Amino acid sequence: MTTSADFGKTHSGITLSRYLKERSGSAQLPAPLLHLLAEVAHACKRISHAVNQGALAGVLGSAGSENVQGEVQKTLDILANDILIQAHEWGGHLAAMGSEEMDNILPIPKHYPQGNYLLMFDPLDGSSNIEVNVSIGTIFSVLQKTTSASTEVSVEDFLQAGSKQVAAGYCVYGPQTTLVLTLGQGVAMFTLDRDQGEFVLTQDQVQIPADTKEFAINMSNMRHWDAPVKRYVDECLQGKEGIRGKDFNMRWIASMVADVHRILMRGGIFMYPWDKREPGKPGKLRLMYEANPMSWLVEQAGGAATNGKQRILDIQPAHLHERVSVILGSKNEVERVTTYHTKA
Ligand code: AHM
Ligand code: MG
Repeated sequence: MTTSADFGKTHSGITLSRYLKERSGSAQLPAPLLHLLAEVAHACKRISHAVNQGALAGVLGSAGSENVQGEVQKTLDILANDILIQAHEWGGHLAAMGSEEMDNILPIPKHYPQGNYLLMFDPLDGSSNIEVNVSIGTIFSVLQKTTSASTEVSVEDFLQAGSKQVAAGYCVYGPQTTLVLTLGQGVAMFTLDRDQGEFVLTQDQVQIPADTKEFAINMSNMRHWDAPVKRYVDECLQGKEGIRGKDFNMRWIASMVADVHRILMRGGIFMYPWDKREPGKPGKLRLMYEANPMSWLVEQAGGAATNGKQRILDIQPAHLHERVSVILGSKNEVERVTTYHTKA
């Protein structure tokens, strides 16, 4: 019989700092980007601590305000946003930041050193899960300002397709706090070791299986979906008796970070498609700080991500808070749903 005494550490012992240092100076990781990512990781540790404290620190509940998208802000949304701003404002690596919780971009104040990266984040994704102690997370995306250093930074600098990202990732605050990162050469996962106060590499070159038997979608919206999504889910629900010839399982955490994390760990498909509730909006999720970083991670792990019609990373954004329909995960399933849209 196996007892707990037989369990031991199986990870590499490589900290995020060492991982970044080993890649420092390469084309993928110039020194300023390394420092920026170290600051993101530091901010995530602080957010993780606040999330962990919950009611003990009085950080649960609504803040009584709304963000630019008309969504109620939670105390932790605002706290996480402030932590990220404080961590980056004076580091000297950024030209500006953009956030789900801020109407406009935040240029680095003139009295702080300026850099040429642009950081976007959803400080606390899955806000509806905060009070109920379900996994939530921080999503981030890094772009480069392409105009000269002397040109004042503007929102136009941010409006670049996701394929232009130079780093992206998320930190999930769940049973473990895990930071997941891509620099465009695969996906690495780092688990927060609270004894050391360090993120430690626990999985490298993550791969999503091309096929899956698990789908994630908010089924309560079924009557509002478009025909291709309805067809895909109907076929999954028919299981062994239907044209798919296999039974499917369903999961919906309502935290994109947690749903995408599951997909990176064991495959699956995640969909938050356009629906008829608000026909004028392309979807619920935000392109620049939710869909783009997640799509890049998923592609880097061998999966695929589309809006039903085109690759998400190819979409040219027109607005900072632009929304998009999202279908991502195991490659063959994403291709199937996309085909239902394009060849219907
Ligand atoms: P948020 O950024 O306000 O938390 O909203 C995004 C979240 C995603 O994490 C999740 O996939 C989705 O909203 C859940 O939406 P719904 O409650 O409609 O199922
Ligand atoms: Mg969000």
